[in-house]
Amino acid sequence: MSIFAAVMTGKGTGAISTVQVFGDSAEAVVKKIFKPTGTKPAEFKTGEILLGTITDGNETIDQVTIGCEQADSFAIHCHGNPLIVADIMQLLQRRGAALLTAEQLLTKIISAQKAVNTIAVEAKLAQLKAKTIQGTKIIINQVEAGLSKKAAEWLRNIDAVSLKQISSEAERILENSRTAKLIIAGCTAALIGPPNSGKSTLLNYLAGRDKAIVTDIKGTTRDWVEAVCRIESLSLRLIDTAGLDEKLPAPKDTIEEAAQKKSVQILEQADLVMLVLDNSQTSDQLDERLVEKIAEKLVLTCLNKSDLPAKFDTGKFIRRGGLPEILSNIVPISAKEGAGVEKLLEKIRQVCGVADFDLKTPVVFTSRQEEVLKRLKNAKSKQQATSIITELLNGEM
Ligand SMILES: Nc1nc2c(ncn2[C@@H]2O[C@H](COP(=O)(O)OP(=O)(O)OP(=O)(O)O)[C@@H](O)[C@H]2O)c(=O)[nH]1
Ligand SMILES: [Mg+2]
Repeated sequence: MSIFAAVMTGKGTGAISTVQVFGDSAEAVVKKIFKPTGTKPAEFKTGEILLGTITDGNETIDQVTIGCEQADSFAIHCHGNPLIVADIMQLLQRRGAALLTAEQLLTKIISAQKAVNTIAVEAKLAQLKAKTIQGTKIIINQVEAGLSKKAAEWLRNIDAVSLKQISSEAERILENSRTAKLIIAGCTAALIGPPNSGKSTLLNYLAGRDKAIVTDIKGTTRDWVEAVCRIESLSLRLIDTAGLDEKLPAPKDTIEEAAQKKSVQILEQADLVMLVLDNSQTSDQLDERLVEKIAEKLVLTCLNKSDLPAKFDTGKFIRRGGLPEILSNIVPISAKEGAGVEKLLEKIRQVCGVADFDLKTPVVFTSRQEEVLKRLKNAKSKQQATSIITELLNGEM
C-alpha cells in the first residue's frame, strides 16, 4: 500500500493551493480526512469534484474541493494560505503519506500510466517551469508531434534514410532548440555600454517602474539591478551592469574591480547583449576591450538619446576598430521619452529568432534529450542510430 502527497502550486500566499494525493491507499486516506458537505458519505467518481472540509479529528482545517482525477489520484484545492497548506500536508504525513516535490509526484503519476514515452513524462515536468504560454505549447507539441513524431519517423524509415540525413536533421533540431529555449526558459539580456549612456533609464522604461537609480553622474550604477519584462512570447530578464565601461581591467581591490568582475560574469552568461550607446557623444565612447568581449555574442545596439543632436558617427566607429556586426542591428531610441522602444522590442524578438518561430517544430527541451541528440548526430552506423533513437523515446530520465 502506498500514498504520496505534494503541493502542486507555487510557494507563498495565493488564492488557491492544490495538494495532490496519489497511490493505492490515497482514496482510503482522503475519505478519512474529508467530510463532504451534506449528509452523504464521500463517494468519489473519476472526473467529479466534491465540496467539503478537511478535518483533523474534530478540528476543521479548511473548506476545500476535491477532484477525483483517477481512482488513485486526488487534487485537494484548499485556500492559498501557506499555513493551511502546511497543516494539510502534516495531516497527510501522519496518515502515512510520503511527502514529495511536485516534480517527484508527477513523475510517479505519469510513469504509472502505461504506454507513455519518456518525452511525455519530461514534457509534463518541463511544462511546470515554462516562462510563457508559447513555451508550454512548444513542450506539449513534442509529445504527439514534434520530437516524438520525428523519432518515430526515423525508426520507421531507418532502412531508407541515410545516416547523413539523420545527422543533419539532428543538427537542425539542436539549432531550433536554442531558439525554443529562449521562449521556454526566457532570455537574459545584459545592458552594457559607456557611462551615462542611459542603460538604467532603459531598464526602468522597459520594467515600467523606477528600479535602477538614474542620474547624470557617470558611474551611477554600481550594483547590478535586474527586471523582467514580457514581449509577447518572450520573457526578457534584463540586467543592468556597472563598471564595464571603466578602462578594463579596473585597479585591484577597488569597488570598480568588483563591479567589473560581476558584470563580466553577467555578460558571459547572457543570451543577448543590449549595447546602449549615446547618440549625443562621439564614436570613441566605447572601450575597444569591451568590443572584443562582446564580439562572440548576439548583440543588439540601442543608439540612445536620439532626441538630442547626433555626434555618433557609425562610419567613424567602424574605422576606429568597432566591429560592423555590432552595428548591424542598431535601433535609435530615446529611453527617456520612450521613442523607438516599440521598434526595439520587435527587434529583440527578431534577433532572438522568436518572432516567427513555429511552435510545432521538433526541438529538445531537456538536457537528457540534448545529450542524446548530440550522440545521434555523430552515430556511426544504422544500428547505433536505431538504439540512440530508441533511447530518445524510452530512455531513463
Ligand atoms: N536626453 C536624454 N537623456 C537621457 C536619455 N536616457 C537617459 N538620459 C539621461 O542620461 C543620464 C544618464 O542616464 P542613466 O540611465 O543613469 O545612464 P547609465 O548608462 O545607467 O549610467 P551609469 O550607471 O552611470 O553607467 C541621466 O541624466 C538620464 O536622464 C535619453 O534618451 N535622452
Ligand atoms: Mg546606470
